[in-house]
Formats: sequence, structure tokens, C-alpha cells
Amino acid sequence: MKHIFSDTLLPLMMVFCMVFGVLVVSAEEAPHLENLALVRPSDGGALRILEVEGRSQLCDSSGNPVQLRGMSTHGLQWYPQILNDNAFRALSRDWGSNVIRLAMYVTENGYGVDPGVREQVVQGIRLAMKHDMYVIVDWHVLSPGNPAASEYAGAMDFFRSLSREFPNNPYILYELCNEPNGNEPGVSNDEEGWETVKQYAEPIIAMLRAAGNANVVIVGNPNWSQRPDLCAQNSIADGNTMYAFHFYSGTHKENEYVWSNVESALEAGIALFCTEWGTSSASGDGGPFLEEADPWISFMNRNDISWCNWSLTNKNESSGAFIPYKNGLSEPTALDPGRGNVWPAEKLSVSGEYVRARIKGIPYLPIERPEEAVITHAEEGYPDLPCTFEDDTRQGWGWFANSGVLSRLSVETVRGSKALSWYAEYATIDLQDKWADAPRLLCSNIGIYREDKRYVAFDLYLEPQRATRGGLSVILAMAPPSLGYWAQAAEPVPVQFAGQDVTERGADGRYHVRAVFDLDKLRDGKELGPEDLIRDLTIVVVNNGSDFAGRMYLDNVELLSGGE
Ligand code: IDC
Repeated sequence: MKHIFSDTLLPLMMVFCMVFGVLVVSAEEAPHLENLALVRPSDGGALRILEVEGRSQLCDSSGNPVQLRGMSTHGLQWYPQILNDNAFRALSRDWGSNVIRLAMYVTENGYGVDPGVREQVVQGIRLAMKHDMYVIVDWHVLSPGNPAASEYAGAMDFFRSLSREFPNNPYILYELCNEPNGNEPGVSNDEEGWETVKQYAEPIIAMLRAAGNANVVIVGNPNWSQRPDLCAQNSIADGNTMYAFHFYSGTHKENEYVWSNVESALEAGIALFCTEWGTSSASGDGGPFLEEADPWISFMNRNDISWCNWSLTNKNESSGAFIPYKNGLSEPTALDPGRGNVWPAEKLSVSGEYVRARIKGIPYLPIERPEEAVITHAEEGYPDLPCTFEDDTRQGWGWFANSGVLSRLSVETVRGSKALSWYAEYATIDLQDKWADAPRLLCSNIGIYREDKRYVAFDLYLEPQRATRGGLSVILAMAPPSLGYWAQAAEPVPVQFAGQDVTERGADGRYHVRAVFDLDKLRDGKELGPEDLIRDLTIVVVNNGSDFAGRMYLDNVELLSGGE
């Protein structure tokens, strides 16, 4: 059958299509589509690095060059729901991935705070093995930027214990430090910075090898893994070590800085692995920039460079592969597609749909998507305290770009006073990331100092169409440059619709809370001094087991002193 098809039918069909103008072959250039019939662990076995035409190249156990292509998870502490049999089957079979990267954050409530995240890594490894994919265990160094910082002190023990649980396992690649960078305590973007990373990595590699683990190891490098060229000048004396590079196509373009660093590392002959790239800007959002991603894909395919795309999440950021929750616009795609199912294209984001095609090596022929309605908000106005909204503007308040709620912001009268108002509703499925479906308001560059003040306070009114259970939590955050652009009030302010301590409801049917946040009580032991610029105010109204749907009103945002 195959024989007849290719020799007789196919040419005939092509003539037919050409004559009748049917498009069978996409106009896309070949390198994006290059399908090397990605080698599976069951065929490729243990990976190793060999010299091929003067360059170090990832090869399978028979010595043939291999390319791995697949996805990276988002932070496993936030999106562990991707660790399920159906998802891994879909990624392996429907997406054609032969690798998956498990991003294990250490800070940001990751492994350092909750060592239980290790179990998720183990689960991810087992699922990858079951579905015949190689698997990268990523020790996700991000902030602080020095892998030798105290926050990451558990690295050696982590890799030791994992490699004991999976001794010399041919499926596993170890990525020792996602992205060293300059965030304090950080590493400099130069030879010295790389030397610090190298000295962190070498003992771990030595430990692995001494215990008989020949696994491929991947090492990040300065400036968010954009300097593999530094590694080339001073490489690690280990035959199975590769070097990472990362790019985000909205920020890092063809022939620019990262690209030329990669080229020079490649020319110097070291083995490279793009363990993380995104179609967005470096923030993880914006775009997606698909046309800018294409030259990178061609370049990597041409050079047999393996890659993983960021990331498997339904968070509302454009690099995420799945449709996010957007109040009134879209329901989030479940990270478990269901038994034996695949995610249909409309459940994938634009980025997800594009990357799936690039992993498979098939033409990217995007589906049509509904156009998003343009929302006109009340006039922006100027950020200044107090925010009373009596001038009919938003006084600088707007939605944070990936807020779960992006509905119209208007100025409405509530109890005789003007207030900023919006409609909000929460996702019907439980989202691990409680901020993902929450309204998240931002007033940037409000430019205030704390001086002798003790509290940030405001009024919040809630007008429910529905609120029969649970409650909400009101959160305040600021962006003081002196505190790393983030300082969050330690205590959220609760609103309760049912159960104990139900919030009192006014005669007009609205709930009212006077939210007061103590600036002397910040999370992570941060301290805000009188001369510290606060810069931005952020208010997030997080769901706490409620079914709330309705309007919210914000009024009288101000700084108060201790006695008030
Ligand atoms: C981003 C996530 C975002 C999260 C942020 C902070 O997309 O949701 O809030 O981290 O943890 C990287 C990092 C990767 C970043 C990603 C996008 O390795 O952790 O994820 N990025 O900013 N390097 C360059 C970009």
C-alpha cells in the first residue's frame, strides 16, 4: 500500500492539486520543518557527546547525532497538574516530543521551601520513562542569580539522592543551574562570573561520575544563560557535559547578542543545548513573536541543537502553551486532557499551537481564532494619593497585563462617593496559582514614599450577583526598587461570605471592608524605610473557595499614620 501510494498516487495527487490550485505544500522554508524522526530513548538509549565534524554533538548510544525537541514545564510548585499520564502521552505521541524538561524552582516557594517538590520531579521522570521521552531535571536557579548562594545549598544533596534513586538512568539529563545572573547575590556577566558557575558545577559532576552516572549534564551560564561563549573559553573537563543557552524571540533576535554568543560557542566546538526558549519577550509575556522564532528554529535544526520550549502552563502569559483563564473571555485549558485524549488546537494558545508544529516538524497552519473585543476603560488620569476617583478618572490604576480579570474599569458611585469599579468572576476549575484568575490591579509609578506613615488603607465594596460560600482575600503589594521591586503585606484582608466571621452586609446588599495593611509587617522579613520609594501599588483579590460573581468597587486608597 505504502509503495503504491508513494510511486503512483502521490505524484498524480500533486499534479491534481497544482492544476486545481489546492495548497498541499506550505510556503514555509524547509529548515523549520526538518523532521529528523526524533529518536526515542527506547531506540537511542544512553546519550553521549561525541566529536562530529570538529564539533561536540549529542549522540545516541550507537553514535548517531540526535536532536531532542520538546517542552519545559512551568514551575512545578505552581503547575504540577501537568504531571499526569494523559498529558505526557499527548506530548509524546500527538506533539511528537522526545524530551520534557522538569523545571524545579528552588526559591519562590519551590524546593527550598517545600522539599516535597522533589516527589513531583520523581513523578515526572517516571511519566517520561513510561512515554518514551528523555527528561531534563532542571535545578531552576533564577533569583538570586548565583548558584552558590545559600538558597541553593541543597544542590549537591538533591542530585546525589536523585541519581541514587535512578542510578545511571539513560532517560535523565541533569541541568545543574537554569540561569545564573546578576540578581544579588549574583554572578557577573564575564569570565569571572562563569568561573563561579563552573566551580559550583564541577563538584556535582564529579560526584555523579564517581558514583558511576554517565548522564549528560547541562550547565547554565552568566546573564540568564546567554553566555555559552564564556564556557567555550574555559570548559569543564568532562566528556558528557553540555552548555545551555536560552532566548526569548521577542527580546533576543537573529544575529544579535545571544545569537552571536551561541555561534561563537558553536564554532569553538562545545556542545550546546537550548534548554529553554520562548516565543514571548523575556518576561514570559508579550507577543508571541513567531516570525522572530523561526530563524532560531532553523538555526537549531540545522545544527542539530536540541531544544525545549517554555512552558506548559495555562497561566495568562503568552509564552504559556495553553489557553488561560480570562474572565468573560476564556476558560483555562485543563492540563490533563482526559483519558486517551489530546488537546485540540483551540485549547492551545497561539504559542502552543506553533510550538507543537515545530516539534513535530509539520507546517504551522494556524486555526482561526475569535478576535478579542477591545475594552474602553475610564480615562487613565494621574496616579496620586489619596485615590478618591472624584475626578472621574482611574487615577493611574489599570489591569496588570496578565491579570485573570481584564473587564472594563469604570468610575461608578457607591454609597454617595465615586469609586473605581469592575466586574469579576473566578474560574470554575481549581487553579493551583491563586493569582491566575484573580483581578490584579496595578497603579504604576505612583511615586510615593512611606515617610512617617504606618499603613496603606482603602475601601473595597463587593456587590454580589452570587456569593454563597467561602470568601476572598485582599492582597497588597508594592514595588520598592530598594527591596528588589517587590514587597507584599504579610497579612491579607479576608472577606467571608459564609461560615465563620461572615463580613457584614450593608442595607444596599453590598459587603464592605476597610482594608488596612501594616507596612511594618511585610513578607519575607522585608523592611520598608521612610525614604524608600514605593513606586507601584498592586491590589489582588484572590478567591478563597467562593463562587463570587459580581461588581467590585475600590475607593479612598491612602497612607495613614500610626494614630489614625
Ligand atoms: C517566568 C514565568 C512567570 C514567573 C516568573 C518568575 O514565566 O510566570 O512569574 O518566571 O518566576 C526565564 C526563566 C523562567 C521565566 C521565563 C519568563 O528561566 O523562570 O519564567 N524566563 O520570564 N528566563 C528568561 C525568561
